[in-house]
Amino acid sequence: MASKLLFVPPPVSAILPWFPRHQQNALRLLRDGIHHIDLVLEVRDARIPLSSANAQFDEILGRRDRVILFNKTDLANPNMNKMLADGLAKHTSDPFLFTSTKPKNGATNPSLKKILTLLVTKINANPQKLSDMSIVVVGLPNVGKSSIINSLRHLGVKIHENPNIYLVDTPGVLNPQLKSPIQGLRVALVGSTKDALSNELAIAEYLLFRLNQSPVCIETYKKIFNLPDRAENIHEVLNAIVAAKNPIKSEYRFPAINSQAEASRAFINIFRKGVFGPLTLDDCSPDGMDSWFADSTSAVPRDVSLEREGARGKIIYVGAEER
Ligand SMILES: Nc1nc2c(ncn2[C@@H]2O[C@H](COP(=O)(O)OP(=O)(O)OP(=O)(O)O)[C@@H](O)[C@H]2O)c(=O)[nH]1
Ligand SMILES: [Mg+2]
Repeated sequence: MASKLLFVPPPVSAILPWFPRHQQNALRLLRDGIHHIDLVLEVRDARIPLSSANAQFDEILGRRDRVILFNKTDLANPNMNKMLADGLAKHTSDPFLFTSTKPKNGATNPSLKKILTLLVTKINANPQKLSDMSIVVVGLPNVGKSSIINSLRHLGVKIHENPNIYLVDTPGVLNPQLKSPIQGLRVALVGSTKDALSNELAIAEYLLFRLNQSPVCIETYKKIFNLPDRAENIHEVLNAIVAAKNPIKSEYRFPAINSQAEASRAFINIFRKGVFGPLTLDDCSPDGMDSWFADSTSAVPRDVSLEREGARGKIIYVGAEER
């Protein structure tokens, strides 16, 4: 009988690097320009639709009209998207859309049309009948803000005439207040932090834990890494990547892999390309959504005093839960 899994994460400070100056500059720009903004497009990563929220935006943007875009839906689990939509309808009043700048079937991108239609509807519904609308696009790093803007912009910053719609890009801002180390691991796994400064081994270990919960994912990685069985330990995967003399390299175009550190990064990058299949990391089940929103005021400030070096998560095979 398959053993069950428990993942014990390292402390938050061991997972995420922290850039106070960069963060403060980005937030100051947003604060200074807020009076010129009519609408906020908040982009989140559909694989971490809850963990990629950032309370700092709520604080700065106040009651500004907001639309949430769950981007990279091509990489997320469609069943989780459905549960997420139900949960959001229950817990929030913000309008939201599921988007992807890389739709599977190429040519036309239905997401962009949906965004534009929603924006025009919103501007037309405004009682002040604005002829111009300025929209700021905010979100965590790497969620796809610039890609969405670039896809929408045909000519410069003005994406629509009559009404005129202007889009303003912003640098990604990390959330300093995480509910748990697991949230930090999820944010890092989708690439919102600088990998070289993150604890890649802990992130890889968490990825393996998540893949091991899905029989389909297990079969996929066994095939890719030429493993006879489910890996019970991250080093089995990393050793397989290093020992494979890079069949992975040619297939997925990675540089030569000679160390476990490089193998951790390759493993994480394979996940980011969606090779293991669509995977949503946040729990969007009705219970998961209820507990996320019940807990939304209890985010813990990150403890920057803890040592980062050497700390890592570990998988214990006893019960199917994360803590
Ligand atoms: N699979 C997939 N990849 C996407 C999607 N949108 C963007 N990307 C990729 O995600 C990466 C980051 O995209 P950006 O548009 O630069 O993200 P950003 O939010 O502007 O990043 P920062 O400005 O650094 O905060 C790029 O490699 C994009 O090609 C999407 O819908 N699906
Ligand atoms: Mg950008």
